[in-house]
Amino acid sequence: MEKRIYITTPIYYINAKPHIGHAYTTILCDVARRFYRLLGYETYFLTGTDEHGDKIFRAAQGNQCEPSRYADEISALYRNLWPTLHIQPDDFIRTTEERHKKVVREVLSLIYQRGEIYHARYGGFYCTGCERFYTEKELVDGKCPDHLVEPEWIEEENYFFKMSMYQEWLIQYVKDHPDFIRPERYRNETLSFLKDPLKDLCISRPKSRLPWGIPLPFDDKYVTYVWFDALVNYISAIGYPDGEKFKKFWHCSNHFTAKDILKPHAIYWPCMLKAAGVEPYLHLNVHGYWSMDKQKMSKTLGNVVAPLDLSRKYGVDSFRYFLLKDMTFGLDADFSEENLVKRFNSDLANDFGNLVKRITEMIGKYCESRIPEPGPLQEPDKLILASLEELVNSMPSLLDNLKFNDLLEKIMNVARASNKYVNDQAPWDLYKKKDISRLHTVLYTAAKLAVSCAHLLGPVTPEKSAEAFDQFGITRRDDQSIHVPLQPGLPVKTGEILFPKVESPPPSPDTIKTEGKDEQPAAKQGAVEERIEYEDFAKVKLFAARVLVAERVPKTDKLMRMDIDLGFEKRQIVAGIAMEYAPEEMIGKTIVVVENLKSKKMKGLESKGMLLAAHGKKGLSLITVDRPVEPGSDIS
Ligand code: ME8
Repeated sequence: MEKRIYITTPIYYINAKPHIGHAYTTILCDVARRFYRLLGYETYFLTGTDEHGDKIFRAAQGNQCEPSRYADEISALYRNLWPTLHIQPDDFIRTTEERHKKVVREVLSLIYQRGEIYHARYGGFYCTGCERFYTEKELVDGKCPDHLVEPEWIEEENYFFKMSMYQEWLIQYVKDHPDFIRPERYRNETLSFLKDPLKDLCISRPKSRLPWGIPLPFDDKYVTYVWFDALVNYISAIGYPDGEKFKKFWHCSNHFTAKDILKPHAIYWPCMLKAAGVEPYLHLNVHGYWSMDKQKMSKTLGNVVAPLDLSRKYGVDSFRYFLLKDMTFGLDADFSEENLVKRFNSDLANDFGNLVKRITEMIGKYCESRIPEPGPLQEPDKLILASLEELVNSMPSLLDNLKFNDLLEKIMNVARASNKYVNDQAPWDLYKKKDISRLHTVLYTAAKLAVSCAHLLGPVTPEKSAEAFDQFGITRRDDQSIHVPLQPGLPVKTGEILFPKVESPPPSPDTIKTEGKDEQPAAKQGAVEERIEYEDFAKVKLFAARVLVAERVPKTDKLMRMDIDLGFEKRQIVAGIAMEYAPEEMIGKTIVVVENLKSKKMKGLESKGMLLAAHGKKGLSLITVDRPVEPGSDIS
């Protein structure tokens, strides 16, 4: 069997900074590639950034920045983050690179020449968040089901790809290739999408509305729809149509994504490939979504986990281990720092770390810090080595079935069994009894087990596994044989603890949940060091106000417009509370307002003042008054 695999992550949008979700998929792909390397595969691993489209254009505008400069900056954040998480992609593609744009134009021209792209007038509900048109049927209460905002009605002339003509072919292809889209739930979801008639895909945006994109090769008044552009990265990066890498790796392509982008990957992409005369990818591997303390991660809720903060606190390898172990591929999982600490202490510190520590210590004490020469193996030695062999034999099928967490559990089971083996064989008694030959056999076997566990965990914990190898006097590489040779006589280092236990209870998630220091409210950062004078505080005029009218601001998901009664005046304020409070709940409430704040425009609405709220772990909570007071009451 050919041993080759091409692994890809989605290319991430650069309208937001990387968070734990992006880190998860990218770590997962890095881990998968390292495991395949361990099995002797030739691997190629691609990631990158998706830089065109409405979303990015608006984000750049919001940052008062040229789109290209904005793209350079945020793309670099992603590119620079990956090595710090021990992720080593072979390539990082940006959709603004010429090598990519060239292939997008080529693919478009080809499909156009085949007569499968046509020009037509179209009106539809357009969601900027999703960058796509919705049919009325797809909307939920008139809103985009993902972004919960009312889409804009847009009518314009555009180009369309005749995707509908591939519907029957795609249904048959998915049916004939049971592992084309996996796990099965996502294959079923795809087949269920395909029960409804497939519409042609609008693949352009008029340049007059959106200048930021790849011009269509056959009409430069239009730019390419961002998904038609982005998906092509998977082939542009490896040199489609006749590059060496394309020939070598395309037929073994494995795309990894979360469930949010199933439709473009499971439907648009195979149809685009078919139209361009390219074989479909080999597998689409779809994982679930991480939530944070059981809530959807969202910037508005302020509960987005910044991967670097956590990995700095507990170590990159422990963070990688936790992510892989606590999510069953395909299902959703909940992130909590408490679980991370538990996982760290039980698996990494107690089971694996402890195994390495006790064996190196015993070799130090009983064998003058040299790997001992083993004598003939006895039944318990053979049994434990057989369990290791069984694990090694199960690896290919566990990997092929995306059972990453089961694989880690099996490795940990061998580490646990190895600890038990040491307890049962009691080298300390053998030493006392002066049964040196048996002592050496047991310690050699135990060392082999510890090194093997370190090696097998290496794809997830590359740095710590290398440290473990170093303690046994050897150097680790991912592409080294699974059966690491352990030469008697090698010097062994003792006394280093790979994973010191985290004793303290986990600190409040408040310390880890922001996306970056720059997004912390200034008061929070400075609260301890900087004391202010009473006069400074007194400058802030706080009043009780009654909410008279409250309504959501159209086309935003978090803003609410309110008319408030301040006693001496009625005025309008706009606040980011619509994700947490319904307008009906607000009407009649007495809230606390900063009255003398400079007015600010949000979505064209003037906000004269700011309401106060506590930013709790579970979300926002408005500051209100304990007993009824009249509007306009002074707060001090
Ligand atoms: O969709 N849990 O980019 P994107 C797990 N540019 N994974 C998550 C996650 C979460 N809570 N949040 C994000 C795009 N992800 C397009 C892709 S590909 C041709 C174009 C991960 O920045 C997951 O991999 O919105 C998800 O599919 C991806 O980030 C979406 O990244």
